Amino acid sequence: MKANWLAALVLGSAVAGNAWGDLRADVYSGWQIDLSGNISTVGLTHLGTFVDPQIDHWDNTQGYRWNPLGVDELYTVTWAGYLLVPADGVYEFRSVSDDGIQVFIGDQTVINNPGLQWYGEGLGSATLTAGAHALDVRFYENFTYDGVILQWKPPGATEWAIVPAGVLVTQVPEPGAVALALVGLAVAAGVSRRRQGDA
Ligand SMILES: [Ca+2]
Ligand SMILES: [Ca+2]
Repeated sequence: MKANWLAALVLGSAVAGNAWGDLRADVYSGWQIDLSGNISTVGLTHLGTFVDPQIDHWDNTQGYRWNPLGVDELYTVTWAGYLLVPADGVYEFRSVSDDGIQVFIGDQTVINNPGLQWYGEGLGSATLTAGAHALDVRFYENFTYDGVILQWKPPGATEWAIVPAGVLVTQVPEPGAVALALVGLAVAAGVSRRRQGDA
């Protein structure tokens, strides 16, 4: 009983997305691809930061033109933090972006789609252990339309979903806190499955 109460509490925190701070996003003027083929902010002017619960910026109510910190064109946004992985397994990732994007988890390049594009799709997967993994997402806009989303399919999932705020954090939580959060996420997954089963 106590464990359930605790899991619900942690789950509430995780869903709120602020248990250990949401992802930190940094905005830079301009964009570039370095000699290794990677989106790079070296030498770019840093314009500012904002807190981002999840990467979900494809907004047709704005005419598919995202303006982070009010910057319309010729910019780079990077997200730095940690992905809280609820269980060991193969995780699939999908991006839709305009323009280029790269996603690194730990030392793995999971999505590598850095070219100029009109809402292109990036796909990749990573074999991950339960726990916190460093996340590095780089995105840039050249001109006109812009936006970016990052989705995943955890093991067993059949549909793409935006990587939820509850598993994206800026700071590495204490190991005990990670364990509690993972219990909460597992409870949430069980509830979700039961709801689907009821339908
Ligand atoms: Ca824009
Ligand atoms: Ca564009």
